[in-house]
Amino acid sequence: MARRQAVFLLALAFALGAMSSMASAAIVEHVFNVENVTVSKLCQDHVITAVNGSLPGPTIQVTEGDTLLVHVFNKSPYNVTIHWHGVFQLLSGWADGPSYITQCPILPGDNYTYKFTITKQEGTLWWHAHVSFLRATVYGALVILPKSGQYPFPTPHEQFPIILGEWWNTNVIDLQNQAQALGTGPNNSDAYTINGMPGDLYPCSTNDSYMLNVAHGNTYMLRIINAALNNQLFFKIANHKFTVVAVDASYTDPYVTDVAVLGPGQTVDVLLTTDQTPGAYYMAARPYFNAQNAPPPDNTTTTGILIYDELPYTSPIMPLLPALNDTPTAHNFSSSLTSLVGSPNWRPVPTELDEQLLWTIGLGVSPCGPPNACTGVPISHPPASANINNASFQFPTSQSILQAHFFNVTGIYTADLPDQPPLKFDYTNPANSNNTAFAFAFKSTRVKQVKYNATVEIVFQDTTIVGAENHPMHLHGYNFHVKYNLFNPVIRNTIGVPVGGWATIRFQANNPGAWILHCHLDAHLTMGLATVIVVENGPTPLSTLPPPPPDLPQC
Ligand SMILES: [Cu+2]
Repeated sequence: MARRQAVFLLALAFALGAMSSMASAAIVEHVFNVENVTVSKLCQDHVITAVNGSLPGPTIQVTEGDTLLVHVFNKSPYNVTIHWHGVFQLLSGWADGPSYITQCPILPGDNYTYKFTITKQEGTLWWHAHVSFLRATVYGALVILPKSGQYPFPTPHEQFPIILGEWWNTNVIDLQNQAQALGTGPNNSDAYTINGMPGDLYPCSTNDSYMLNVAHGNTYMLRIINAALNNQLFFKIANHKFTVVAVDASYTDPYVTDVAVLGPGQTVDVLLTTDQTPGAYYMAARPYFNAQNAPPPDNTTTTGILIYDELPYTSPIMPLLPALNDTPTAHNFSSSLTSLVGSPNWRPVPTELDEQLLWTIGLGVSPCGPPNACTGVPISHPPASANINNASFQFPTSQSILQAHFFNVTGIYTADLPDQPPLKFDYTNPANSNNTAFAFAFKSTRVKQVKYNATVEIVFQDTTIVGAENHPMHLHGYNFHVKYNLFNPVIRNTIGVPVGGWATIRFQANNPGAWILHCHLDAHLTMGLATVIVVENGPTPLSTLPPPPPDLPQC
């Protein structure tokens, strides 16, 4: 297989770096061998599932307009799919990747080629497994360079992916099975990582630290990605400020800060100028967590080292990180971001609305049906269930939602997710957290269907049922505007809905398909905090989803 991979790599026909202004659309090919490998981490050997034997997996770099072909060979013992997080998949929704939503899994021993063209977007995205908890070790960066070769800021000297991850000393499939069997959330992770490495605050990890060598007086772009399964993360670099220029592959007004906050699934591009005394500086990440009625997370700190001019060093300078529950810092970061009006692919906020949805999101109790039927059912902490408008999403098993939609197969899902909560109550009153009358959330496969080109507004309202947590809500197939700001709201694909708070998004449904909308905490996704936006075809061939590729994995 090594030879086959080499052949594909030789076929790579794209220009590296930011000098690709002359490049025409290319076909970029990669081979992903998903397989179990043994890695040594935190003083032990572990068998993990990874792509091409590396953690993180390969960085994919394309130029906008390129067509990407990724040949996935599943040599692992688990079902696998790969999702291209943030890629619009315009009229290529079959390649989106979430299991049982746009395809059935690639079975062990099978292979499948994802093929899609990346258009109307540039910046930092990523790819990850979209089945079970496998994305804990099956992930990597996806960098889209501008077709023009120009950024809306001075071209950085060099650029580096900084992927924040979360590590368990146990098999993550066992971790998920155990959590589901016990009806709890998963055990806490054992470490966080930067580019797969925990850093020297952890045992046996002095030589397992990410090292970033820089020269004094340059400006670098760090493409920061939060690939953690279940935690928001603060990120800082000692003695350095940086300038945020994009989030989720959407340009922002330049925002100078010394700390970034990323929910799982989010990306932040920053420009870092090496203007400090030459030496060694830690970059560090640790969680931000302020949930109510929930057990605290793994509260350890991952570090990498920024080294000027390859100088020898003994003890790098450590940044002072915000406290675990520093909500003012987290809120200040996310509320300071605005989109860069007129930048490439920027779009104004839709102002005429076809759909106005109010969706409560949070935890609940699944075994019981609609109102009051939960009476007498104990509410556990933590629960085994999460929901949108009291509907806890059940993934189909016999075929994907998109297949059922495309081929008009009934009995797979119902297009009846309510537009409004089934009960009005004081959603954020902690006194309601044990109220069984509001906690019902039976399992169902309920989706929201909208017309092609409909303008959609969704208000996500967190509830305190069981407990209140931050939910990073991620929509496939689209970017959305984060309201309320009708001029230059930030444009993202994942928005953290604050603990006991709300967030509003708007988007125009101009991409037919079946797009999962879900909490990007895998703990909550597997408990049912998800639904699907089914977008109908439009009136023309250019607004109609083509048939699936003939080799699309079936159930
Ligand atoms: Cu959540």
